[in-house]
Amino acid sequence: MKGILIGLMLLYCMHAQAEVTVVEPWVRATAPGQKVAAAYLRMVSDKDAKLVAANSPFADKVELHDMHVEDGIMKMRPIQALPLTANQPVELKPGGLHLMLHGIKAAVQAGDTIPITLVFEDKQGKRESVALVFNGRALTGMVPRNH
Ligand SMILES: [Cu+2]
Repeated sequence: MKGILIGLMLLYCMHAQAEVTVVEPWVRATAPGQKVAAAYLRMVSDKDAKLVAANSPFADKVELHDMHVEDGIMKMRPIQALPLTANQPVELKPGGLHLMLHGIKAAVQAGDTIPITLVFEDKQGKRESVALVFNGRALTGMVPRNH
C-alpha cells in the first residue's frame, strides 16, 4: 500500500499538467501462445479530459476496448476515445472497459512488469503522455472482489 502511495505522488509530480491519477495498473496473465492480452487500471482526472491512445514496446498495437451485449452474447469493440469527467473515477476491469494489447512479445505471467504509455487529451486538444508500469496478474486474484 505504501508503495502505491509513493508511486502516485511521483506520478503527480512528474505529470502535474495532466493531473490524471492512475491506480493499480495490471495486465491479465496469458496462456502460452496467446497473442493478445488485456490490461486494466483505475484512473481519475481532476479536469475533463479523454484517453485517446495507448502504446507499449511490449505489443505491436494497443487498443481501447469496450464490452457490449449483442444478441445475448458479450462482445468487445474498439473505441476511439474514453472520456474522463473531472473527479469521476473510471475503472477498466474484466468484463468491461480494457486496453487490448495485440501482438504481445511474450506470454504475460504474474509478477511481470509491462510498460504501457497512455496518451490523454485535454479540452484544449493538448496531448500528454503518461508512462506507466503494469503488473502481470492472474485473473483469479480478482475474483473475490467481484463477489
Ligand atoms: Cu478487447
